[in-house]
Amino acid sequence: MAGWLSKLRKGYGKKLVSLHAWNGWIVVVLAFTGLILFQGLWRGILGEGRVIIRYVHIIVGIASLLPVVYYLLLAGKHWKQLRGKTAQKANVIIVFALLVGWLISGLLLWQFRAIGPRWSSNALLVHDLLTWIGLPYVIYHSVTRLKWLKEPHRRTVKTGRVGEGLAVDASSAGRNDGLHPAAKPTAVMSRATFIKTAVGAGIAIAAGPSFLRWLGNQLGSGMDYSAAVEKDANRLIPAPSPLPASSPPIGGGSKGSFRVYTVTPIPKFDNSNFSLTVEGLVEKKLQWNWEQFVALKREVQVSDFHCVTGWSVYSNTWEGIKLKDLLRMAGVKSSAKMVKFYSGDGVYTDSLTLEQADMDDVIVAVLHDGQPIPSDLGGPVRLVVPKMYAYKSVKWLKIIELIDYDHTGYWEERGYSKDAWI
Ligand SMILES: Nc1nc2c(c(=O)[nH]1)N[C@H]1C(S)=C(S)[C@@H](COP(=O)(O)O)O[C@H]1N2
Ligand SMILES: [Mo]
Repeated sequence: MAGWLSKLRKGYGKKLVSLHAWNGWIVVVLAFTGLILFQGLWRGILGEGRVIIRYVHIIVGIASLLPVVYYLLLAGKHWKQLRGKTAQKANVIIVFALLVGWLISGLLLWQFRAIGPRWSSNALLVHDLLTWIGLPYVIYHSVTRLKWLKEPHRRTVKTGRVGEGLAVDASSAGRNDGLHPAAKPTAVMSRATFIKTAVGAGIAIAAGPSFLRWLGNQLGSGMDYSAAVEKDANRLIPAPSPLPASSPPIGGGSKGSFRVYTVTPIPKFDNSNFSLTVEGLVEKKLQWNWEQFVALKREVQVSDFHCVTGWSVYSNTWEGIKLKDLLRMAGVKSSAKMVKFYSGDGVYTDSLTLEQADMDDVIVAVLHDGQPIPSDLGGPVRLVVPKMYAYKSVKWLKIIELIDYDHTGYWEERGYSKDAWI
């Protein structure tokens, strides 16, 4: 055996214990930051903070490689020690598989640009799936350890066994997961254990609703549109009557589920407060109310929808008005350089260059798969820019302004690339 390796294995018992503790904290940090990133609710509250949390998640995630490699170096010895202890072996394998699975899928998600949307969405599926299996497992694991600490007869620890060359303490063998050789639980619950348990309980409570939503999305074949439209307060009159290509949708119905994203409470519109305006550097400022807007000539397109966080919805049949048609009606002045989009939520904006805005498939949509777009998904009117990541597709579109300066959109100001091409 190489000298360095045997050196490393000195004090192996203690090393395993501290490795376990380190790993526990890494999982706690990743669980917390991961859940915050997952829950749409935090997007508006955190704003810029979300980008920091994303970096923390990525960096700590990559750092989790260290305990994994470190464990591998000690694994041979540990494995021998676990001879005959099937449950403990299974535990080690489960935890190890979780860490490696999280790590690989996480690295792929981090490099979403390089791998493209198909791979990203698979990586996201794996990452989420492991989380919903792994998190309860890890929480259960910490809590059962806690119980063990509370049972006095299991705490009998023979002295002089910590550290080198240990055999598992017989009195604790039933519960000992092999990483706590002759651990010495002095208090019923140490401070660190208490914090960890509190954190575990917090995560369990916070994760519940997200998990159910995720599960629902995976089991259902995408969002149930009729249900979403039904519960939705967004019923502007008259409802736009779909073109033949929309109903039934020529795309065959969208595949996948939208994750509802917003940075404000979901705004609701009706006939009394809806308007769409084209203004700024135009020959003629235009403003439509709903009746006027649904009377404009629409077209149908089928396109995929990709979020930078890894999820996609395929084969969406959108019906709406081409952005370039709206711009032509208003007459763009030669001094204009960019088109700025304001959401009716009063906060979210984004922009396209004139050249990008001139693409045929950029539309101001009012129907998705032949149905009015529910408020959750940006209805009554949302921008759709199929060739770019979905942060360009401004929801609750309210104002289109022609400007002669460079505008940085909401998420672009908070770390997303200005180059949103897929
Ligand atoms: N007004 C507004 N538009 C928005 C967002 C938002 O938070 N607010 N999020 C963007 C992002 S990052 C994505 S992925 C899509 C999500 O669309 P969905 O909520 O309909 O799934 O909307 C984009 N447009
Ligand atoms: Mo997104």
